[in-house]
Amino acid sequence: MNGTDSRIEHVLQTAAQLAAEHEFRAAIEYLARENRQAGQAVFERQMLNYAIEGFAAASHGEISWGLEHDNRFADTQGLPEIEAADLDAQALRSGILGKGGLIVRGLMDAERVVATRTLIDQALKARKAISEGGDPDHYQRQFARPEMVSGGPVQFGTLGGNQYTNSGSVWAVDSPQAAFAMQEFYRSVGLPELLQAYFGEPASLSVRKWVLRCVPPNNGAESGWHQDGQFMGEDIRTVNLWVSLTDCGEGAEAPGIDILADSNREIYPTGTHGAPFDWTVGQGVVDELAERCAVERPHFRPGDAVFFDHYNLHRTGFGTADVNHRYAVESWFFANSLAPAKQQPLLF
Ligand SMILES: O=C(O)CCC(=O)C(=O)O
Ligand SMILES: [Fe+2]
Repeated sequence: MNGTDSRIEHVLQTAAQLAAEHEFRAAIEYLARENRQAGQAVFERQMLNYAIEGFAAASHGEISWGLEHDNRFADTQGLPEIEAADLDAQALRSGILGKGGLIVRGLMDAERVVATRTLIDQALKARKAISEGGDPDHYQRQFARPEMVSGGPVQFGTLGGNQYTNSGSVWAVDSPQAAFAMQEFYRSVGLPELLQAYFGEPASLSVRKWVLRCVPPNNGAESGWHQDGQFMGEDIRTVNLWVSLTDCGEGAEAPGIDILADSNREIYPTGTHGAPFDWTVGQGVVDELAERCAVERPHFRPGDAVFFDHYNLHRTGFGTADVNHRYAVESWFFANSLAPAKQQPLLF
């Protein structure tokens, strides 16, 4: 064993000792410190394992919560917008609960945007390479599912060759280095504290609703209008942070998102009003809603974000003359006391 190997072994054992004492957060923080010094696939994967175990092991008491907010955006038409420096829990409440969402300009800095895009590219390339017979050991930081993720290892090959391309979506937990980088981003903008203040209790991420995306242009295509509450249930409290890593949406040349500025808290019927699929909301429903609220395709610069929750109605917004792929990260956070078990929550 060389010096590096014995250091890694020592760090893993120290973290395991903390986890054995149910000090999962301490184990994660310790691994994060070590990982900043010397990024290691095993540290990154173990942090995710402990985050999943740590959520399952903790008790999350029932919390009382209300929809009140200071209505600071009462006079705003459509989705309100603020600068990152002005983001706090009251702005978030007034945006999401009062207007259906909040656009935050410049939440991720330019350097991190570029780095995150590279991490998404690496995850997609690694998945493709492994699916084509590449050695998974070569890609442990880029694409490797942590053992605690339920449902077992990624299955390759069931659909035959060319299953994966260099675009698409990947669970963040399947790319340990990307998951770590995103956690560092959340910490850098104070998201744990912000969401704690928003929900009145700590928040968690989830395996299934934490997604790295690279959407290719698909001019003229129509994606499905949906509310994430349709899939996740309504007895939950959520905040989605969708951060764009590409110039996209209205006036740009990459797919954006189409989104309703609608504070109504209601799940709309799916499979009706001309909906192409039984899980999507038909254009007819959107047209009716458009009589009382704005339907927008915001322009996002790289690093701009939008926050919304599981009642928001939205879809991928394909253009007619897009030329660029659109990178984004979708991170659904849950109030711990109501986090849906089937989405596999994890500490963040
Ligand atoms: O990135 C997209 O196009 C879709 C995002 C979405 O549906 C979501 O964040 O819930
Ligand atoms: Fe969605």
